Amino acid sequence: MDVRKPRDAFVSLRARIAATGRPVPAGDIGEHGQPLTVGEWAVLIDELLDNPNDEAIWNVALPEEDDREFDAIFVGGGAAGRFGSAFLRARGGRQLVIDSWPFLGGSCPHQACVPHHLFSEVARELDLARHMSGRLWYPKFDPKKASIVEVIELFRAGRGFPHAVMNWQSKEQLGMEYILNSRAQVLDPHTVEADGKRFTAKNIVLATGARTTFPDLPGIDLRGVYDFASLTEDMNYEPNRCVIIGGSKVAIEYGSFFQATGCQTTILSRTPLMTTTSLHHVDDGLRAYVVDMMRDRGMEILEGVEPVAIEGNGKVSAVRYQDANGLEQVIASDFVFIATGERPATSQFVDALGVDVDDNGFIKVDTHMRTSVGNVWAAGDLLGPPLEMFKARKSGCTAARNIMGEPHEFDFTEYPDFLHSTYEITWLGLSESEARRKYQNVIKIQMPPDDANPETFPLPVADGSMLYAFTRPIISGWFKLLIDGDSRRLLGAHHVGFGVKDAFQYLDYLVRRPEGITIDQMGELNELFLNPEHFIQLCRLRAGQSQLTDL
Ligand code: COM
Repeated sequence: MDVRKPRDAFVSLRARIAATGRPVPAGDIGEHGQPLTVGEWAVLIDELLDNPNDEAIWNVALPEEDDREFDAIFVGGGAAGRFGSAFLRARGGRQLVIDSWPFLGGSCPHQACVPHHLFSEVARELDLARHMSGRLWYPKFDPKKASIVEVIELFRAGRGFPHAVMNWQSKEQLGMEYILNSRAQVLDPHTVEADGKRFTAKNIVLATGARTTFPDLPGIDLRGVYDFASLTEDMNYEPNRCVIIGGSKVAIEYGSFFQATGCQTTILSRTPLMTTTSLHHVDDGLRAYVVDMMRDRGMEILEGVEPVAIEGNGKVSAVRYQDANGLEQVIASDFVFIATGERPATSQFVDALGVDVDDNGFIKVDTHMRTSVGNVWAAGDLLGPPLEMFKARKSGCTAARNIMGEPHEFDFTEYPDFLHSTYEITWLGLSESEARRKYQNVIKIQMPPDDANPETFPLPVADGSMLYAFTRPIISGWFKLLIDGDSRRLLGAHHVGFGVKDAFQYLDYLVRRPEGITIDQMGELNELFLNPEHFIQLCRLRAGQSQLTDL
């Protein structure tokens, strides 16, 4: 089967780099022994993003290099397709991954997780700069200097490098085969078309992700209405007044960024923030602290409201909504941000393959990631919530393992979770109300405790919260650890502050082991003091008790 694009494909990639005035490596780019460097990939990707065309990037073995049938074609090269491909390849299989963008990694490095983390870091920096304005060496805070557009431009100018690493690593280190900058068309459970060629494989893995659902509101097409993707691509003015429609994680994260830059932001949410079913195990105390602290920063959070229309003459000028009492209200606005959640585009797969989907279009799979159609698998955001990285990557790997003959199941119903406001907000296990419903003797370690005055209680205090703790304790964060007083096992952990996300990945594993982890074992760990969640030393302070009590 001749699947390799002729060598001139790489020659023309060379020409593209040459046209930018950058040095072009000798020889045929892409040939073994003369691979593109990360820097060269970055130039090529940026060039294709600035001047899109349909010239596909091929990295597929010639028949004399590898004439095996593909074990799987991954349709979509985001986290699910890329990790699944890498795993299948590592197991000795042959894969092909096809993506319509000129890079692997999907929306994460392009419009989603990576810009979100940049924006959240900016929000945190601005929050500190504003709070410390005129104190110590901090200059008087000038909100005019904080520009949403400048941060977006910073991201756009730099994202070619992370994109480039994806292509380089996938080819040079992971040995993956791929076709990029070309949309795949699935024809049947064994056949996919891309760049005018048909490819056959023993299996197909669908992994094309999800996109924002824009609500069916009058005015939704006006200029000035964005979602996280179009914000990154198209935002070209500095807004003054933002209205966010929807109460998802994206609303909290992006809203906190907009507000921190000085753009007055209102969130319009049907349900109280952080109470939708897509976020589970959210502790009431954690939620209250998060929302209070967003309001403390000047954000307006309107819950139980219903957007009615976006108004404007060509461009957004106001948002009309029905308040919690059923009365219509209007907010003047020059920037509307949609954060109502995401849905997949699965109609092509339903039409071509007949795969079963749920009411929202998400593809139904079993615990092996098998769809309702033989030899067709699905992974990532196409499966529905949680739209999280661990699920995308592990579901892709699960499909790969099963395809390679290893029966493997993946249950993604329980997991640690996080989001950002100007804080890092992280939680795992049970919330306090869930724990009390399930266990008779729930003990909690909480800072500040319920009966303390938070204005004068400076915990948490550690990396990232020191300046807050010593200037205004209430804003230094909040945390809670829940323990079953009978078995002494940890049930849940909840933290608002800075620097615990890493630890919670591992703590979640310990808590969810069949044997769990006890307060006594926690107290035996060696803390690196000051540690942001303080759990180790606080467990040790209480572990001497035979009958545990709250702290
Ligand atoms: C990360 C993308 S930005 S992937 O999960 O490594 O493919």
